[in-house]
Amino acid sequence: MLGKMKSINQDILLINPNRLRPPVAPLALEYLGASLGKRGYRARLWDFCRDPRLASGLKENLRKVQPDLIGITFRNLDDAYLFSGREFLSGLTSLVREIRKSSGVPVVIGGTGFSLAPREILRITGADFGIWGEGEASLPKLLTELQSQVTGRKSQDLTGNRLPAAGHLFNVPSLVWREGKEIRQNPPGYIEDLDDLGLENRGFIDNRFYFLRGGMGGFESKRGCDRSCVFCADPVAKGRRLRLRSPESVAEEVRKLLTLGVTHFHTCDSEFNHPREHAEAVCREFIRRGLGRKIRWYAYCTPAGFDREFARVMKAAGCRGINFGTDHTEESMLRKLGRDYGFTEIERARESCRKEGIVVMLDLLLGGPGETRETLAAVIEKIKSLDPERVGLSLGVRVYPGTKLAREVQMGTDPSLRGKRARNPDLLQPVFYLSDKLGKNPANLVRELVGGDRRFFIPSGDEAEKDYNYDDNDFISRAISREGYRGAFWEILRRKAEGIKPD
Ligand code: B12
Repeated sequence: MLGKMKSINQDILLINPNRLRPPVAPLALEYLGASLGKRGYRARLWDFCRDPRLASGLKENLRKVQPDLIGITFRNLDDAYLFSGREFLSGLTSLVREIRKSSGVPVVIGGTGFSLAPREILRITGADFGIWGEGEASLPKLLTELQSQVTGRKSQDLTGNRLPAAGHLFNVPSLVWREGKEIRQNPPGYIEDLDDLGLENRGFIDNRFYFLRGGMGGFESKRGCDRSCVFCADPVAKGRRLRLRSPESVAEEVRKLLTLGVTHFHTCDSEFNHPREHAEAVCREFIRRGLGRKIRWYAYCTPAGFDREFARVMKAAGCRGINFGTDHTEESMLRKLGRDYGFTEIERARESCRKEGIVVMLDLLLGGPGETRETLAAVIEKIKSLDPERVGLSLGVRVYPGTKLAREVQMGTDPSLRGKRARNPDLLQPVFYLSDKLGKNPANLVRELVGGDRRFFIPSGDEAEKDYNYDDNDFISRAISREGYRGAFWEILRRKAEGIKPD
């Protein structure tokens, strides 16, 4: 493959193929674009969501641009939703195939969807390279290595650094590549100093477009997740090592977005309040800079350790709503799911937010291993008793490759598995765990237990105004682009249902 390559100079094309509505800003490409720019590469963005014509005229457009390397971000492997079962890998494979027809340059894939099963996705798509996990350091390193292979000699790269000797793909952390029939993968490389990346320099992507059509901007305050939830894809795709950004850098990023006209945000951490001290420091920095009065933001949080004092700081920092990844209320189920809190903590988190005026959605993950009619009845009753503003119900747990759940299920024989069980050894096509102890129609059972309570988003997709799947959700998209609603999608659904105007 390298024989066919022209020199890797500096023209890097980054593609965002994610066109789901409401649109979510490709934060990955924002950060990658900045990092390539900082190292002297010319990065060009093709955002198919922002400009669909780039996709429809791909062949022609590629001929005009002639990049030296193409990077594709692959965010969602599927929509994690039992009732739609929509997957996106076939779309990615077609895209790589289309690119191949008109360009011979190396294709690199990265992103959370990719990082769930890098070797398998590289094999299926036929791309040349992949990068597991974060790409800001590895992508430039790959470019450097490729350039040294093409020139076959030590030379100066664009930033003036010495290039290493040719053939050293092993030097690129987290790289996945093919060598003959083999797929090789380097050990992961974690970026220890996130502040060194200049993440606060926003502007490579069209943040304003995403704000007007998608209702919010996103920011990260840290990377990695060290929790032990048996089903979760985050540690698989992002790594277990927590790395924190300085509160100053996070606040500076938000300030920069504010100058671009973005006023509503969503955190892009797995759980914002873990570790708590860091989250608190970020909030205090927002307060110190007066951002709390100018912005509104929403976060994913864990109920673990969430108390009134913390809610007060978050509120003062501009937080308006929290989606608690509650999952369940029953001790036996929480333990099986790998959660480390109990109902008392969920109750305290909920009450703390009520007292401080933060709206909450409690997200539940039902139908997992050990779920029975009794545990189902108990969780729905207890959640109702907490009187949350909204409840997000997921019925059926997506079994993602690399998770503890994936290691424990018996693909061939487990009666609780739904979805594509045959010829799907790597679980790349959607497979869900839905406890067989819930009878023939678990969805009806849930519906009966919820009993028409309008605070619950029920997983069926039947009612647009309660559809809590954000995969091509026209109801929410229209509320944002035509009526001016902003913020977390669940909060937009709530406001619409309660007749509350956009804020
Ligand atoms: C915040 C969030 C949301 C928010 C977004 C708010 C916002 N304004 O951004 C909301 C609630 C809207 C949301 C919705 C959905 N989400 Co979401 N979300 C997240 C979360 C927590 C953060 C995503 C993020 O922006 N991360 C920060 C960026 C910078 O990281 P990154 O994309 O991974 O990019 C880095 C690397 O991957 C790499 N990289 C990425 N691309 C490339 C490309 C190249 C060439 C290279 C070299 C490297 C590279 O470098 C980047 C920089 O370091 C993740 C979980 C997580 N902890 O990541 C889930 C996650 C991405 N979501 C997921 C899903 C499924 C969805 C939905 C489909 C759910 C649904 N059915 O409604 C929708 C899809 C929406 C859409 N339009 O795409 C899954 C995707 C994986 C999967 N299961 O298939 C995740 C991983 C959660 C999970 N554990 O399952 N989400």
